[in-house]
Amino acid sequence: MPKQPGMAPKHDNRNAGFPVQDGIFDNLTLHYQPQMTADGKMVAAAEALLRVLQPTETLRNTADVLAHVEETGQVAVLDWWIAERACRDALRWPGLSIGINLSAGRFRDPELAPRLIEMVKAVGVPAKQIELEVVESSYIEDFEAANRNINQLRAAGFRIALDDFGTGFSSLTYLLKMPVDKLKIDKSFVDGLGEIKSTAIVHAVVALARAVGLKITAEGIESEDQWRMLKLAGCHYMQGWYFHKAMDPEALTALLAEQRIPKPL
Ligand SMILES: [Ca+2]
Repeated sequence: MPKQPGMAPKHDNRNAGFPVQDGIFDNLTLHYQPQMTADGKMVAAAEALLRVLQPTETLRNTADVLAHVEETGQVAVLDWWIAERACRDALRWPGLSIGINLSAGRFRDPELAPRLIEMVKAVGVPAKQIELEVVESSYIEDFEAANRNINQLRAAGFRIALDDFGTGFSSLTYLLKMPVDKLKIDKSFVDGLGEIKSTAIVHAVVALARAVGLKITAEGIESEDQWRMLKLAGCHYMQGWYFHKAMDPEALTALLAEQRIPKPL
């Protein structure tokens, strides 16, 4: 993208070496959804979620963006755009873990680990602040390639979360083979809480994950009842509308500042 003199770099849409191929990227941003501590009181991490700045008729939402990059062969460009934007945003919140979603195919790309390691160095963000959310299909389609990337990334300090757990094959034995740090229990499980079978499954999954030393985030929490059940099951972190929707970076900064101010008794 040609540099435009005189324009304030408020939203820096450069990406790491890939040419941005069309104007769609100028209309994208990232919002952040907090993951709360189990007691619901503190922001422990935040997940970067893609948003359209100015929705248009053909580009209404994230689903339209994903369809567009798929059609125009820009999936990798979007992945790298998201990764770099989130790493730059992470500089605003030292010590706060930032979750980044990449497409399943990216984890099979041999360039992933070396480029990400290079990117965090260039941006100046500690790798340990970045948590990559990997979906199960990345593993299923090429276990060796995904494992190579993930092992390299973990050795460099990145953390890895297995995303949407419960939507794919989700064999519990798979969990033991995957070198991940965290499990994110999908909303579909959370929605089923209250039914005896779903509740039993959540308890079993959480117990197994804890036994092998994983952290667990429950996603898509929309009610106090769900939160209480997930806390009882032993989930470490809570994410969902019941606590906070995704918010722009300024709002997250304000939320973090607020929780640092001691509350009067
Ligand atoms: Ca995710």
